[in-house]
Amino acid sequence: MSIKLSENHEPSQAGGDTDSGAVRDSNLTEMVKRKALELGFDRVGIAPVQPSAFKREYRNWIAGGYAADMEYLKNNIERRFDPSLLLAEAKSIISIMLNYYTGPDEADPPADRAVFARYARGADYHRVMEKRLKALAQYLADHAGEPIQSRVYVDTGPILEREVAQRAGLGWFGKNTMLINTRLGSYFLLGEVITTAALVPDRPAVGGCGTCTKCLDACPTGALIVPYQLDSRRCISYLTIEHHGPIPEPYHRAIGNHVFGCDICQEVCPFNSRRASPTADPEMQPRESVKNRTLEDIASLSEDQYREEFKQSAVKRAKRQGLKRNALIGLKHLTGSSPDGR
Ligand code: B12
Ligand code: SF4
Ligand code: SF4
Repeated sequence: MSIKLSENHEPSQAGGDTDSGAVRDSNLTEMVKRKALELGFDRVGIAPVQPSAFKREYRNWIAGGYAADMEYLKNNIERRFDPSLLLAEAKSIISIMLNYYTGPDEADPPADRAVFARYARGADYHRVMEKRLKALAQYLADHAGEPIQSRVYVDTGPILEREVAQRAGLGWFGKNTMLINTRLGSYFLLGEVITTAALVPDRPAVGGCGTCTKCLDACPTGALIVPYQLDSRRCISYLTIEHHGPIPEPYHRAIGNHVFGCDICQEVCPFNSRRASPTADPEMQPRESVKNRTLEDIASLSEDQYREEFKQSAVKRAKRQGLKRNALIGLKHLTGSSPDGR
């Protein structure tokens, strides 16, 4: 089986190599990459353990209020900037990508259809990826030839996952802030194994949007305030998933029937419309609970139905009250009335 390397299709160094005294093991690197693909990941790359190159941008983003009420993004900033603070003696980060695209949406859905963001239509990716990443870390431990330590992360850890993945060659930063892979688009999730094993790093990915501004033009709330900067306070993804309490009225029309998350700035991106390729991964296929649901269905879910239908689903992040609030906003938009959809 040929190994799908990163965007650059070649490791930056071939064979055993040394840097800061560490012998970088090219055989182990190739074996681990092959294993990652066998475990069901779509791409894998190796990043060196380095501090962030975007500390100033990140601090400005927080200072501008763009993180809204996501307090966890404001804590542990030094750890977020430096992966070596997550694991002493860490020498490499295995960055992996999981494709969640399952094909185009219905062209002309009924007006009362509840829309769930693509990444949350299958099984909860945190569980799916963590299980596979742990298997990868175990494989590494079994084949390293010396005692090593590893930590696995998906989404929730204090790690700048897009930047690590860019360094590992998996994609580049789009104006919509998504990490984009020139061949696959941006419908993928990221995860990492930080390890003391000395693997051969890939070259950082290069690429860019050129003169395109489709995502900035399409965002219905103006959340992409300038290229590469998103104001979470205006983002439908933030408002429908992370925000607690009533959603400010000026965003209701734009939220419409988005009951969980938003993919608009990805749907319009030419790298997705031309290149996204549907995954056959059974765990990522849409579940019945998100297919062909009406806003009314979602607004009227009982606690028991909600628990049953969204068991082991990323949709649980919004909680039942959040989903219901979002569906009521959609219904208000549709029918012109709904007292609770504030
Ligand atoms: C907080 C968060 C959010 C927030 C804020 C999003 C944002 N753009 O910052 C909200 C709730 C809005 C959100 C929404 C979504 N999210 Co989110 N989110 C995160 C989380 C937990 C942290 C991101 C973060 O630190 N943001 C702060 C900004 C400053 O950092 P950044 O986006 O990583 O940007 C880096 C670069 O852009 C660079 N940079 C900064 N300024 C500049 C300027 C220039 C010119 C350049 C070139 C670079 C650059 O520095 C930054 C730090 O390294 C990550 C997981 C993680 N731990 O990283 C997932 C993550 C980014 N989310 C993800 C997903 C899938 C989504 C949604 C698609 C979900 C949905 N469908 O509703 C949307 C997409 C919205 C969008 N356009 O980004 C994926 C993205 C995968 C990918 N292909 O990029 C991640 C990586 C989770 C994962 N494990 O896969 N998310
Ligand atoms: S996810 Fe939706 S609301 Fe957020 S920036 Fe993208 S298009 Fe705008
Ligand atoms: S829509 Fe255009 S500007 Fe936006 S991320 Fe895609 S290529 Fe870049």
